[in-house]
Amino acid sequence: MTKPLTRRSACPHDCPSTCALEIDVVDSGTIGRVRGAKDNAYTDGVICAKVARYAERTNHPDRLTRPLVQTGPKGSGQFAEIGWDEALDRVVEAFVAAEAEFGAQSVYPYNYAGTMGLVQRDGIHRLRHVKGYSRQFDTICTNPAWTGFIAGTGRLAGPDPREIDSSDCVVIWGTNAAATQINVLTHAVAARKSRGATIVAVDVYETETVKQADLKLILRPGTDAALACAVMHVLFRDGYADRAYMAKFADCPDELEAHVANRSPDWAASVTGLAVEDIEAFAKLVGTTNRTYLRLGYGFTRQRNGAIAMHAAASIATVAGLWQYEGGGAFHNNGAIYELNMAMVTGADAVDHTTRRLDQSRLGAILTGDEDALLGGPPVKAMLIQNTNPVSVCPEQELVKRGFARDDLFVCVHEQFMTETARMADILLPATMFVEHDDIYKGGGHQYLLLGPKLVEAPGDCRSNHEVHVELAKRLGAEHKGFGMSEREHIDWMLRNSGRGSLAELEAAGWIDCQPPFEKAHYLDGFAYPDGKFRFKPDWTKVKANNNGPMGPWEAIPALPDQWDVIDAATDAHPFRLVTAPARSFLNSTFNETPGSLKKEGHPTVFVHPEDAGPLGIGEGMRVRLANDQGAVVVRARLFDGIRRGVVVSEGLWPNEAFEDGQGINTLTSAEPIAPYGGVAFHDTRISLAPAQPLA
Ligand SMILES: Nc1nc2c(c(=O)[nH]1)N[C@H]1C(S)=C(S)[C@@H](COP(=O)(O)OP(=O)(O)OC[C@H]3O[C@@H](n4cnc5c(=O)[nH]c(N)nc54)[C@H](O)[C@@H]3O)O[C@H]1N2
Ligand SMILES: Nc1nc2c(c(=O)[nH]1)N[C@H]1C(S)=C(S)[C@@H](COP(=O)(O)OP(=O)(O)OC[C@H]3O[C@@H](n4cnc5c(=O)[nH]c(N)nc54)[C@H](O)[C@@H]3O)O[C@H]1N2
Ligand code: SF4
Ligand SMILES: [Mo]
Repeated sequence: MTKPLTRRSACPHDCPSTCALEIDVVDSGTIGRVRGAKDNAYTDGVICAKVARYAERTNHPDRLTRPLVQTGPKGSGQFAEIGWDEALDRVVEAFVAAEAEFGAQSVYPYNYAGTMGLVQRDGIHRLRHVKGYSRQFDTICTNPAWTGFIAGTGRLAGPDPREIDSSDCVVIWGTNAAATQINVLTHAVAARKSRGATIVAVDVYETETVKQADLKLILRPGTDAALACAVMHVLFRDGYADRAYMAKFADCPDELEAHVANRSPDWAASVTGLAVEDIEAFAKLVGTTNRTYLRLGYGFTRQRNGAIAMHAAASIATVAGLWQYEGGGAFHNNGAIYELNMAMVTGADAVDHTTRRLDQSRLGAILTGDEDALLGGPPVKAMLIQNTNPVSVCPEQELVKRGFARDDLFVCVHEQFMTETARMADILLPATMFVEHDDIYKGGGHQYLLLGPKLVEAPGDCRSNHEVHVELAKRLGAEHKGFGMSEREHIDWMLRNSGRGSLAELEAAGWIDCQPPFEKAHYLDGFAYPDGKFRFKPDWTKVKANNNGPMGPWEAIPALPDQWDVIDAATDAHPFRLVTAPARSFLNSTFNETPGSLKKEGHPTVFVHPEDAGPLGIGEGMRVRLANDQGAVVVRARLFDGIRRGVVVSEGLWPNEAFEDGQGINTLTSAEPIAPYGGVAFHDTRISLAPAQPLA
């Protein structure tokens, strides 16, 4: 057998690591092993297990390979094959009919980040804008986290993530990096090995990340701001606060000092459930370690007070002056560094800013005709869905299902698998996977732009997202230069118009390091506010984040970092707090179809503390019912003492059919927007817990 050719690529999935890959190409239609690129300084040869066995996914027997039309009632799963032309004609017919009767905004192209490739992910906006279809307000993932970080720094960027290698203390806060972005842990462990760095993990249960930490802080969900305030209290109290730095780089250090004077470790212990000694030890560690790198994740921002918690945690770096040191500072995401010109891909020149922007996370309310969710506009009558599986991943799953069951709603889903959303489609189109199309990717958790070229032919009749946009545009009479360009031409245009070279240069190099100079990344030339100062006291109505204007109870946001009691606190009727954390072997609902991942994960479970389980008569492996006012879900109990009493954790977005009654975990989560700019409090749900009665 000849040795397979090894080609460079990039992981397309919705993960901050955006790994640089090396892929063995076995033949024109088959990939073999997938490895992390050793010569990429962030990936450093390490990738997660689920992508290492990607051939399982590309060669999966259940892949969609032909266009399908639903022939039975919606959701019946009865489909018949049809040709591409007929399928596209039917989509166009439905879109034109909706537009004629209810206006263009009754068509709602709905997408997210199943691929993070900028051409395949964002090209749908060009079709949307040129046709005047409803716009989308992206809230489901990043909004609270980005808002909270930007509130302080003014900019979504921070110290080079590779500097973790030269840190003396790495704080992995509210992210289960071992599962969700392995490279953070790789670099932290490298720093521990080479220079004795201390690893701190802040989470709500003993995750694989927490297990590897030297200091394990397991607090009550939604109380991170209390911990942050107590740390700042100690920094001021014990002389660790860098007053000279703050005089130059912070808006109101004196006010903050007075404010946290009574946010003592004792107080924080009563809020968070942590031991006073642990809070003191953590604060002292930060106060005495200049090279402390706060690696702030998404998890702790999926609480109703999440944006405020993120801002409070980032504020620690300013009080201690950590930003000044190599291997020091706070980092969440590097989104702001790339400054890519996305205009050709997204059709930015065609945007009409008066067109409504529907909140992605409120899809259930939108599809069931809630006037507020529809922003006063027409009902949604037709949809094109790409790169997302809302029937599984959206909150208020019952409402979402009811919406998709509407007979007067036309849905076209473009997918790789028969997801629960695909099952609801009127027309279902087969999509290529990343090794079967060209695209460009940018790292959120690092600083590279990477190319992911087409390496093999797709099976059957699969087409890329871009090809679908082009074909629909042709039939709908949507005109834009971008529809006449290939994927490669788009990549080249984007790079050339962003001062980032050309496709040929990227192709030769594989990736481009976009890291800004040290001074800028560490904000030593000032934070991104006109006066150059970090905001301890931000104007939450003016944070430069993705927004539809302030929402949620934003007027009650505390002026300075503080514990904000707006979470879904436990009650007598619903005494447990549910966290719906990611599973290591799935990526959202992706990979919940691959044999390797399913084998590792088993079946849907919930972690329960043995002392909570005992009095309820719940034993290991028993069927239990989690319930709240929105509905109920049945899973198996796993007794686990690495969790606080009163908290339960269910990992993973399983196929809904893996649950009894088909009720997935998002049956329980709320779509109530997080202040100030929306987002979903996925880890902030009070529930009742009881043994499930046997099915009749
Ligand atoms: N294996 C795997 N990898 C993934 C994903 C996946 O589903 N599986 N999802 C991808 C996506 S889309 C994203 S956005 C990222 C997200 O990755 P992360 O930044 O890791 O965020 P989350 O996955 O929401 O949650 C991470 C952790 O937050 C903890 N947490 C929940 N509430 C709190 C709290 O109040 N305080 C604290 N301190 N911790 C809390 C949870 O217990 C969990 O361990 O990961 C990506 N990578
Ligand atoms: N309970 C709970 N719910 C959550 C979360 C949680 O922590 N807890 N996390 C939330 C977060 S952070 C996020 S980001 C969302 C993510 O939710 P989604 O964006 O829906 O992510 P996935 O479930 O991975 O689904 C992506 C889909 O895109 C498809 N896909 C991949 N590549 C392509 C392509 O090139 N073309 C087309 N047409 N399709 C493609 C995949 O097959 C897959 O079905 O889920 C959210 N939901
Ligand atoms: S760690 Fe994330 S970016 Fe890297 S291969 Fe796995 S899913 Fe892809
Ligand atoms: Mo996400």
